[in-house]
Amino acid sequence: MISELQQLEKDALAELAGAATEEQILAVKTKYLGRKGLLTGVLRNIALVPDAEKPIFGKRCNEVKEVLNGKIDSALCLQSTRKKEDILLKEKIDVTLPGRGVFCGRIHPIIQVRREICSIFASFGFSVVEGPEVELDYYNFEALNIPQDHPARDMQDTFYIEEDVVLRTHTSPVQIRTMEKMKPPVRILSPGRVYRPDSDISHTPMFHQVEGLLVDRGVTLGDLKGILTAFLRKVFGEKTILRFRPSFFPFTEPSAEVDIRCVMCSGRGCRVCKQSGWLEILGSGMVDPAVFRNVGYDPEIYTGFAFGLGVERIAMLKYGISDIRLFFENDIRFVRQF
Ligand code: 2U9
Repeated sequence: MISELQQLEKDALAELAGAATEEQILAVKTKYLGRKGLLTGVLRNIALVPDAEKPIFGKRCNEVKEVLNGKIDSALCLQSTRKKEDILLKEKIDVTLPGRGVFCGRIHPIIQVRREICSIFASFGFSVVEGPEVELDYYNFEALNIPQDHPARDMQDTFYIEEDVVLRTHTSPVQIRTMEKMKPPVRILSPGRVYRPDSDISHTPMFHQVEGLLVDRGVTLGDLKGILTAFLRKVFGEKTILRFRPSFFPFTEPSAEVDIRCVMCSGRGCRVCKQSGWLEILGSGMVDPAVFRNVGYDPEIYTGFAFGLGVERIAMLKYGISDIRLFFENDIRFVRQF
């Protein structure tokens, strides 16, 4: 029996020496020390050993068990250290490699220009007001003195949602809604997305507008000229030359369009200004008394001026961009330049 035990120990140690993986080591452990293992089997047969040899046999059994347990544990330990070392070797990092660039997000150029416009008017005391992009016909047209038969009402100029619901074609409805809610003085700016079914090199079906409205007692055309001149000189430079040209809008009377001396050719005439030397920048006028009556303001007491501009147009002139569609193509090489 003792010699059988000795042989068993020898075999187990030899097998352990040949076990390379964790699974193989654990297989040796199960084979010899498991519940149905060989050493366990030998121990179970202790009854067959003569009584006198039983203590020595028992002691040897325990010794073998301890030796095997110890060797198996250290084999497992060694194996796991080797495994970790292998991983570390494979995952070696070359710290001398140049770093990968991190791409930073940017504010879209249109939003940058919109913010610039808003902050200039904020410095003049205007507050920013926003409103719905899906708008009632009443706020988009009727209240602004745009009658039923006005050409701007034609289907090709407006996206209709329902018979009396449209995608707003300008941000003016926001100002009607504001005047309905508050008494003068009013000094507000309404930036936002607007929609018109146009698409070419200078029109997209959605574009951004900023409109402004100032209402109080005694507001004059001189105030309009002063504020808009100060604004345009802040955007295009203090030396900017501008002119106020008579125009017509249903919601303002009198009305004026404001042009600046061409930023490309300084007035000599070029492709951008169509040889005229001037660039159309914004529309403006004194609020029509009919609009005041629609919101319950007395036009005998209050006067005011309003203006509107397209943010894309300002951005195109500021940065010398000839195609409006570049703003909406999301080509990172374009957007990253601003
Ligand atoms: C109220 C009363 C009057 C806003 C105005 C313009 C002139 C104008 C265009 C500029 C370029 C639109 O984006 S664009 O195509 N706008 O010419 N807008 S006066 O007048 C108002 C607004 C609200 C209650």
